[in-house]
Amino acid sequence: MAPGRLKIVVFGGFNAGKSTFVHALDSTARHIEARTEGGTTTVAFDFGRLTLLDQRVYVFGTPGQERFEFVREILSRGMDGAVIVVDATVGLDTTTLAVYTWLKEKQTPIAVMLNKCDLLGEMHGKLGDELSGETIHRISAQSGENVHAAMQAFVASLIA
Ligand SMILES: Nc1nc2c(ncn2[C@@H]2O[C@H](COP(=O)(O)OP(=O)(O)OP(=O)(O)O)[C@@H](O)[C@H]2O)c(=O)[nH]1
Ligand SMILES: [Mg+2]
Repeated sequence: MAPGRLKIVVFGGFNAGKSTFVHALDSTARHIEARTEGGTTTVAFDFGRLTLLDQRVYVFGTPGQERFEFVREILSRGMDGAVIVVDATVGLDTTTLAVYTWLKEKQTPIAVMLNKCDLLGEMHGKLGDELSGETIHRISAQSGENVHAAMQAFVASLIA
Protein backbone atom coordinates (compact mmCIF):
# COMPACT_ATOMS: atom_id res chain seq x y z
CA MET A 1 0.00 0.00 0.00
CA ALA A 2 0.95 3.67 -0.21
CA PRO A 3 3.29 5.04 2.50
CA GLY A 4 1.41 5.80 5.70
CA ARG A 5 -1.20 3.16 4.97
CA LEU A 6 -1.35 -0.43 6.13
CA LYS A 7 -3.66 -3.26 5.15
CA ILE A 8 -4.05 -5.83 7.89
CA VAL A 9 -6.16 -8.96 7.46
CA VAL A 10 -7.62 -10.84 10.42
CA PHE A 11 -7.78 -14.64 10.23
CA GLY A 12 -8.90 -17.29 12.69
CA GLY A 13 -11.31 -20.13 13.22
CA PHE A 14 -15.09 -20.02 13.27
CA ASN A 15 -16.35 -18.07 16.29
CA ALA A 16 -12.83 -17.10 17.47
CA GLY A 17 -13.85 -13.46 17.83
CA LYS A 18 -12.52 -11.84 14.64
CA SER A 19 -15.54 -9.60 14.10
CA THR A 20 -15.53 -8.57 17.75
CA PHE A 21 -11.81 -7.78 17.42
CA VAL A 22 -12.34 -5.52 14.39
CA HIS A 23 -15.19 -3.79 16.18
CA ALA A 24 -13.02 -3.26 19.27
CA LEU A 25 -10.51 -1.44 17.04
CA ASP A 26 -13.16 0.62 15.24
CA SER A 27 -16.58 0.97 16.82
CA THR A 28 -17.98 2.10 13.45
CA ALA A 29 -16.71 -1.06 11.70
CA ARG A 30 -19.00 -2.59 9.05
CA HIS A 31 -19.84 -6.26 8.96
CA ILE A 32 -21.67 -8.56 6.55
CA GLU A 33 -23.14 -11.43 8.51
CA ALA A 34 -25.75 -14.19 8.48
CA ARG A 35 -27.83 -15.32 11.42
CA THR A 36 -26.99 -18.68 12.97
CA GLU A 37 -28.52 -20.56 15.89
CA GLY A 38 -26.10 -19.11 18.41
CA GLY A 39 -25.81 -15.60 16.99
CA THR A 40 -24.24 -14.44 13.77
CA THR A 41 -21.42 -15.53 11.46
CA THR A 42 -19.40 -13.56 8.95
CA VAL A 43 -20.12 -14.48 5.32
CA ALA A 44 -18.13 -11.76 3.55
CA PHE A 45 -15.90 -9.59 5.69
CA ASP A 46 -15.59 -7.04 8.47
CA PHE A 47 -14.06 -3.70 7.68
CA GLY A 48 -12.67 -1.18 10.11
CA ARG A 49 -10.12 1.60 9.98
CA LEU A 50 -8.14 3.49 12.55
CA THR A 51 -5.01 5.57 12.92
CA LEU A 52 -2.07 4.13 14.86
CA LEU A 53 1.42 5.64 15.02
CA ASP A 54 0.52 8.07 12.19
CA GLN A 55 -0.49 5.14 9.97
CA ARG A 56 -3.91 4.78 8.40
CA VAL A 57 -4.66 1.15 9.25
CA TYR A 58 -7.29 -0.72 7.20
CA VAL A 59 -8.45 -3.87 8.95
CA PHE A 60 -10.27 -6.65 7.08
CA GLY A 61 -11.80 -9.48 9.11
CA THR A 62 -12.25 -12.73 7.19
CA PRO A 63 -14.99 -15.34 7.63
CA GLY A 64 -13.86 -18.23 9.81
CA GLN A 65 -15.84 -21.01 8.20
CA GLU A 66 -13.78 -23.43 6.10
CA ARG A 67 -15.95 -23.05 2.99
CA PHE A 68 -15.06 -19.36 2.67
CA GLU A 69 -11.45 -19.99 1.73
CA PHE A 70 -11.94 -18.10 -1.54
CA VAL A 71 -12.99 -15.00 0.43
CA ARG A 72 -9.85 -15.22 2.58
CA GLU A 73 -7.76 -15.52 -0.59
CA ILE A 74 -9.28 -12.40 -2.17
CA LEU A 75 -9.11 -10.30 1.01
CA SER A 76 -5.46 -11.17 1.60
CA ARG A 77 -4.20 -9.66 -1.66
CA GLY A 78 -1.76 -6.84 -0.97
CA MET A 79 -1.85 -7.21 2.80
CA ASP A 80 1.02 -5.80 4.87
CA GLY A 81 0.38 -8.00 7.90
CA ALA A 82 -1.88 -10.73 9.24
CA VAL A 83 -3.55 -11.09 12.62
CA ILE A 84 -4.50 -14.61 13.72
CA VAL A 85 -7.23 -14.70 16.35
CA VAL A 86 -7.29 -17.88 18.46
CA ASP A 87 -10.08 -18.65 20.94
CA ALA A 88 -8.08 -19.38 24.10
CA THR A 89 -10.79 -21.73 25.37
CA VAL A 90 -10.67 -23.84 22.18
CA GLY A 91 -7.09 -23.67 20.98
CA LEU A 92 -5.73 -23.87 17.46
CA ASP A 93 -8.05 -25.58 14.97
CA THR A 94 -6.92 -27.29 11.76
CA THR A 95 -8.29 -24.59 9.45
CA THR A 96 -6.38 -21.88 11.31
CA LEU A 97 -3.23 -24.00 11.33
CA ALA A 98 -3.51 -24.37 7.54
CA VAL A 99 -3.94 -20.60 7.21
CA TYR A 100 -0.89 -20.08 9.44
CA THR A 101 1.25 -22.38 7.25
CA TRP A 102 0.03 -20.55 4.15
CA LEU A 103 0.90 -17.15 5.68
CA LYS A 104 4.38 -18.38 6.66
CA GLU A 105 5.00 -19.55 3.08
CA LYS A 106 4.07 -16.07 1.86
CA GLN A 107 6.38 -14.58 4.53
CA THR A 108 3.58 -12.34 5.78
CA PRO A 109 4.30 -10.69 9.17
CA ILE A 110 2.00 -12.28 11.76
CA ALA A 111 0.63 -11.32 15.16
CA VAL A 112 -1.29 -13.91 17.20
CA MET A 113 -4.14 -12.67 19.39
CA LEU A 114 -5.10 -15.18 22.07
CA ASN A 115 -8.69 -14.09 22.56
CA LYS A 116 -11.38 -14.59 25.22
CA CYS A 117 -8.74 -14.42 27.96
CA ASP A 118 -11.50 -12.99 30.18
CA LEU A 119 -12.92 -16.55 30.34
CA LEU A 120 -9.70 -18.15 31.51
CA GLY A 121 -9.18 -16.83 35.02
CA GLU A 122 -5.82 -18.09 36.19
CA MET A 123 -5.77 -20.91 33.63
CA HIS A 124 -3.56 -20.75 30.59
CA GLY A 125 -5.20 -20.90 27.19
CA LYS A 126 -5.01 -24.02 25.09
CA LEU A 127 -2.35 -23.21 22.55
CA GLY A 128 -0.09 -25.92 21.16
CA ASP A 129 3.53 -25.57 20.18
CA GLU A 130 2.76 -24.74 16.55
CA LEU A 131 2.74 -20.98 17.15
CA SER A 132 5.57 -20.94 19.67
CA GLY A 133 7.83 -18.88 17.37
CA GLU A 134 5.26 -16.06 17.15
CA THR A 135 4.50 -13.03 19.27
CA ILE A 136 1.36 -13.89 21.22
CA HIS A 137 -0.86 -11.17 22.67
CA ARG A 138 -3.42 -12.09 25.31
CA ILE A 139 -6.58 -10.08 24.69
CA SER A 140 -10.29 -9.89 25.28
CA ALA A 141 -11.94 -8.55 22.14
CA GLN A 142 -15.20 -8.37 24.03
CA SER A 143 -13.98 -6.11 26.83
CA GLY A 144 -11.35 -4.47 24.62
CA GLU A 145 -8.59 -5.47 27.05
CA ASN A 146 -5.14 -5.16 25.43
CA VAL A 147 -6.65 -4.89 21.91
CA HIS A 148 -5.30 -1.46 21.03
CA ALA A 149 -1.95 -2.03 22.72
CA ALA A 150 -1.44 -5.33 20.87
CA MET A 151 -2.36 -3.81 17.54
CA GLN A 152 -0.11 -0.81 18.14
CA ALA A 153 2.81 -3.14 18.93
CA PHE A 154 2.15 -5.01 15.68
CA VAL A 155 1.96 -1.80 13.64
CA ALA A 156 5.22 -0.62 15.26
CA SER A 157 6.91 -3.86 14.13
CA LEU A 158 5.56 -3.43 10.58
CA ILE A 159 6.88 0.10 10.13
CA ALA A 160 10.20 -0.47 11.96
N1 LIG B 1 -16.09 -13.98 26.59
C1 LIG B 1 -15.71 -13.52 25.41
N2 LIG B 1 -16.46 -13.71 24.31
C2 LIG B 1 -16.04 -13.23 23.14
C3 LIG B 1 -14.82 -12.51 23.02
N3 LIG B 1 -14.67 -12.16 21.73
C4 LIG B 1 -15.74 -12.63 21.07
N4 LIG B 1 -16.58 -13.27 21.92
C5 LIG B 1 -17.87 -13.91 21.57
O1 LIG B 1 -17.61 -15.00 20.70
C6 LIG B 1 -18.67 -15.11 19.74
C7 LIG B 1 -18.08 -15.06 18.33
O2 LIG B 1 -17.55 -13.77 18.10
P1 LIG B 1 -17.37 -13.20 16.62
O3 LIG B 1 -16.61 -11.94 16.74
O4 LIG B 1 -18.65 -13.18 15.88
O5 LIG B 1 -16.44 -14.35 16.01
P2 LIG B 1 -15.91 -14.49 14.51
O6 LIG B 1 -14.54 -15.03 14.62
O7 LIG B 1 -16.08 -13.22 13.77
O8 LIG B 1 -16.90 -15.61 13.93
P3 LIG B 1 -17.10 -16.05 12.37
O9 LIG B 1 -17.14 -14.80 11.55
O10 LIG B 1 -18.43 -16.78 12.36
O11 LIG B 1 -15.97 -16.95 12.03
C8 LIG B 1 -19.65 -13.98 20.03
O12 LIG B 1 -20.68 -14.48 20.84
C9 LIG B 1 -18.79 -12.98 20.80
O13 LIG B 1 -19.55 -12.17 21.67
C10 LIG B 1 -14.03 -12.30 24.21
O14 LIG B 1 -12.96 -11.69 24.21
N5 LIG B 1 -14.52 -12.83 25.37
MG1 LIG C 1 -16.96 -12.86 12.04
